[in-house]
Amino acid sequence: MLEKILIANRGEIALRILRACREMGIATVAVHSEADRDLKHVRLADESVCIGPASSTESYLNIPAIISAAEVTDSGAIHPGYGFLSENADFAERVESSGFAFIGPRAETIRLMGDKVSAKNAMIAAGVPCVPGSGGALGDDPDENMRLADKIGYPVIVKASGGGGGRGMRVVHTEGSLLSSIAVTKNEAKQFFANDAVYMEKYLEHPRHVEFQVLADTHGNAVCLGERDCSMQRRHQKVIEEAPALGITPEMRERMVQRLILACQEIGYRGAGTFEFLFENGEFFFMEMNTRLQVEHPVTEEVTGIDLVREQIRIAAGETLSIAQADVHINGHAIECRINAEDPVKFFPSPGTVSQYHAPGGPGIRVDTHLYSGYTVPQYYDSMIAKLIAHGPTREIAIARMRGALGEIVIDGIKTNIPLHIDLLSDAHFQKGGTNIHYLEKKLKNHP
Ligand code: MV4
Repeated sequence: MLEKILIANRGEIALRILRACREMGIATVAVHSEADRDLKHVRLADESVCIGPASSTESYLNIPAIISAAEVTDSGAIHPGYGFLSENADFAERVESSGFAFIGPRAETIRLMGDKVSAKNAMIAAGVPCVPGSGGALGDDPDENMRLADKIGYPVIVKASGGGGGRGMRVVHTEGSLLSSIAVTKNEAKQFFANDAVYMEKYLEHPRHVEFQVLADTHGNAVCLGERDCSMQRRHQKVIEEAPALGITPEMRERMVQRLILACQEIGYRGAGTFEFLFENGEFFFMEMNTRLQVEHPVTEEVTGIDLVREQIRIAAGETLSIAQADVHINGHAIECRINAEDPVKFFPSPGTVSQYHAPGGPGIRVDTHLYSGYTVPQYYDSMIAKLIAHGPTREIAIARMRGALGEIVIDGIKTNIPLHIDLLSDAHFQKGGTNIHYLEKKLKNHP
């Protein structure tokens, strides 16, 4: 087993990783910026190293500084968490060529999935259902592109191959605007992703976002831990996630599970990963694969009882998965509310000092957070400060527990989006379930 892990992240996820290490008897190294000296996990870690100034580019994205910190502390492995360098293939490569284990997929896999055209081609080859589309990057021939869009049928969506997560895409409703939309998306893609390849798909108008969690070890074993519904989002930022997704029958799930296990084996996947799908009219369409641990992983942990971070660490140590697919059972329902330090109406970030923090509790309540009374939320990073997770035997009970916890939690001194969550948990459409990716933005537009 690994003896010492460097945690190349901050906030709640750094603390989550530290706790998994503690449980496994693995020593921890925290790396932090100058603005993050007071982070809870920095205090708890066996060792800590300041890797640079507040700005992420000079600290949490500073590859040489992180590699040096791993060297001076004699770490055996690096856990990248989510965001920052977690899906940077060059970083994964540098980590491994410097002699450390990267707690994530092989650099080659990160690169394959980072390019959305190659990711989609790999999924088509593995028999995973995809949105009908151009079947590769678009060429320069305008007539050919017009014919392609006609064949797919309007509306279509033009996406940058180097994009993802909602960056670099454009919906095209009529043939009159196709060529200019391709040109503009190509230009943006060249600017933002240094890659002007774009592709085209049928635009699905009212889908849900449903994603499947997988784990794969280095011995050819893979398991799929079912799905999460992440449709409740605003501007590509997820607000509430839940597992399982409503309306997915055990038969539909089992088909996807079997396909995705084969896909993992086909691409030689390693570690934790997520296959993102659009779900419309009872059908799944692959969008992207995330080659990291995700923010919303706790809802899967709650319904399966499987510790995803522990499994990631075991896999990186070369061990076999501790579970087989036959051991995976979905138990009850779990919901996660992402709590952000932001204005609940205008959504502007709201950093500052937390004068009082009181955690909620009770049956089925989990809080993943680095908050404590007196902690100052810095202005430099993502505004997510806590994840409130409720688990229960049914969705109704999970909702009731979440409403109780939202009423109980106290975060004073800064603005948070807790009022938005309280409002959403009492929303009749949310309570019914199965709302699509546009629901929250429409609701906010109608009742600001
Ligand atoms: C789509 C789509 C509809 N049709 N592709 C947004 C994030 C990126 N992963 C892909 N996205 C979308 N791709 C087709 N063919 C709608 C979206 C989309 C979306 C997807 C998931 C969650 C929120 C979203 C918000 C707007 C658009």
